[in-house]
Amino acid sequence: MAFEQPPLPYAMDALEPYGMKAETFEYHYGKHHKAYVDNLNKLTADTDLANKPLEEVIQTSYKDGKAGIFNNAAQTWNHTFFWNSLKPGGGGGGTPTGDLAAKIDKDFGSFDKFKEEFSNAAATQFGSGWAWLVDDGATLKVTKTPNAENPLIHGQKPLLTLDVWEHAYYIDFRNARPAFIKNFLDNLVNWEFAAANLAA
Ligand code: MN3
Repeated sequence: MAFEQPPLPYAMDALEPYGMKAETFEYHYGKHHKAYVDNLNKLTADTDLANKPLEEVIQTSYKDGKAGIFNNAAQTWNHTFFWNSLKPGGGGGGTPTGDLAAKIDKDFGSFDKFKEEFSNAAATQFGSGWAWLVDDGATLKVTKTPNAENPLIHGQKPLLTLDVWEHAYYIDFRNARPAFIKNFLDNLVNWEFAAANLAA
């Protein structure tokens, strides 16, 4: 059984009113993400890993130092998680509610402090990588990871992510990564997705 690329959870042009063009998704979802899934299938064909859950492939390949499989498995997972971290229809951004809002206030001091920490992590990840909001067990934390790395291999529960590889923002924002980060926090964050991950 092959690994599959889940459908994009909205139309390619759904985020155009909020700063991200259909062209971005044609390349990022249609070419970059698809290539990771295709490569993962090529690299795991006829091996035991081909029938394992994706999360297990990520953990096993990381532990065994199989960089090619790890990179493609993690990037397959990270991108699906990223698409779900974005909300179309104008309902994104803003502030979280309920348990998640309370935890953010408690662990970061305030929602503004969280935004500052997240923006800083996303802006200072040198080169390619990801910024995350994670549940570390005891507290919520902001982290950044290089390349394909993700919180799963660090025993943390991911709640939300932003792809800060240059391919994620170059079409819409050219080299202005901080503008891409600000647009994500102001207009696109799917706080319901993050809350559901926290509750899971
Ligand atoms: Mn990407």
